[in-house]
Amino acid sequence: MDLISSLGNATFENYVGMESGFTEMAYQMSAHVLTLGYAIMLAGLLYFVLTIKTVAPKYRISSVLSVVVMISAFLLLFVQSQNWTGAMVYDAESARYMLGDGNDLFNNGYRYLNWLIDVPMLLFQILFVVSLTKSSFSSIRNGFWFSGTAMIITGYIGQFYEVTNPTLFFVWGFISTIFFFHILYLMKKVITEGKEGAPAKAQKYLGTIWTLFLFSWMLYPGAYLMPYLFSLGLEPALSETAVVARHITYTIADVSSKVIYGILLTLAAQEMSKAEGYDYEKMENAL
Ligand code: RET
Repeated sequence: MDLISSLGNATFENYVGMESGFTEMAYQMSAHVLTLGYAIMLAGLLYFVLTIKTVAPKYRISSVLSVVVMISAFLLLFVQSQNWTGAMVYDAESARYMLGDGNDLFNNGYRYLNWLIDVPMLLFQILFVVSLTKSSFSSIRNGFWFSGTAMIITGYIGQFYEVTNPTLFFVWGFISTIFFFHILYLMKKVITEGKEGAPAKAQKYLGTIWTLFLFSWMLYPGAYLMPYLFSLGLEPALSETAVVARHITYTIADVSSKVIYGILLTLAAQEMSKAEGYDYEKMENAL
């Protein structure tokens, strides 16, 4: 069968599912890592609710934004996990999981649309913890919002072409990267200004947040490129290892950029609160 004409703009996971299918290990590792992803979001949700009063009231919006991110990511990752197990069906004859006939195809597009909510929330969040010394709050916020949205929409269009049209895939990916660099530039500025005047411990957390931010946000373009990282050529690799690698990369990226980032912001806000006389450790009725 001509794969391209039957699968069209479907992502490469479906091509692998139709051509060779997945071994037990590749299929289950994918299913497990997707499940781990949404389970962690639920645990994170509890953390952000339970720690909200450990920071002074003016920092609490940051926890509220983490709660919004946890709920939306939990729902999305749950759907993503169902999408995987629904799309691939066990075939006893070949002892492999193949792309099912008549089921939904697998698609990462849900993730991109979820980022439309989560990316602006995560970017705004830090603005409620740090105090900017030079830049204006509203211009940074608008820059975050504009470039965040543009980065995602252009990437969303590009990912449809990952198998059928590598040129369009790379062109859209490149445009998206320009917006990504703008976000990195703004975030560096926010963190540098935020460190000025912050207590020493909070400065340390802000430094860690910058490293974590760089590492975790870079994983998303890595996941976008995955079929090409495995082929190192201009054709996508239809390899099950690349499929598993993409699921794992997304999960590490999601846990780091949403949960660990939110925890570090809470820790930084706790230090700032203490410096301003709000010390939850010394309060009798703090919680
Ligand atoms: C895309 C397309 C290819 C080029 C680049 C991309 C960047 C994506 C990023 C996504 C971050 C998502 C987050 C979600 C949290 O919920 C769109 C994959 C640069 C950086 C942090």
